[in-house]
Amino acid sequence: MFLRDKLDLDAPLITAWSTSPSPEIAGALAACPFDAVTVDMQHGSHDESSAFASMRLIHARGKPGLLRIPVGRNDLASRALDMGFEAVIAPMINTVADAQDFADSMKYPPVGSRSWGPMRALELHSDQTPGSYFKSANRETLAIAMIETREAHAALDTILSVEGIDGVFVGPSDLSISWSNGEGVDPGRPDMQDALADIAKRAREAGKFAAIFAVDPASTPLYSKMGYRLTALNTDPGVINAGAALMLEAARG
Ligand code: 3PY
Ligand code: MG
Repeated sequence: MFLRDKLDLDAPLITAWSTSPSPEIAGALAACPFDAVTVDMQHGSHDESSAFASMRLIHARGKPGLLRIPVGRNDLASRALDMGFEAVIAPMINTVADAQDFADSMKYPPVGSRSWGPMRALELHSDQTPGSYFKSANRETLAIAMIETREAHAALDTILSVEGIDGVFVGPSDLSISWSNGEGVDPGRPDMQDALADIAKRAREAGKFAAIFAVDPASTPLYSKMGYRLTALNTDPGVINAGAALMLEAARG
């Protein structure tokens, strides 16, 4: 089942967040009961070769892979789809023009101008005839725009109205910096919570989905209640630390 279809099911989804440039660690995350694995090329240490090798091991575990590109790297967005990622997350989409450029690189005509060449994606597709992939790719691969500034929040409805944008992804840390006019970073800022709920509501009303990054695992159920369909749960070092703390507590009694 495609990530798009899983997002429509009752239970909200949780993705792991891979930052270490190690396909083995990304594969290990995919072997955990996460619903998906996101490979981060914006702030994570992945380069193209570690990201694309990670996708192979994520797929081998039967999980969908998402890739976060660095700011403005729409060339990498369509390349990620060619390599078999089901979704691309684009950071700092602040204007409708940013959203249109991103969507344009992600969708085949007539919606956008993605260039043909789904090398690895075609191998992974159930029907490997090029015509079949061409017909279904625009539906089965997801363009996800990050909303992480006041400017993006103000432009939300126009960003959501872009045909090739499938969903939005809130970056609460960057949003908190913008929300506080640069006073500090606090993804849990109490005065931002209504805006977070509003983003999820407006995405749903536009027929699209909302996702969000959860630094604190305890915020995941709150985000789900707000209507977020996908939450990213911390990062690979965070998962290792939390697992080590539990194991050491058991070991030391
Ligand atoms: C943010 O919170 O700003 C993010 O980009 C999460 O990764
Ligand atoms: Mg951010």
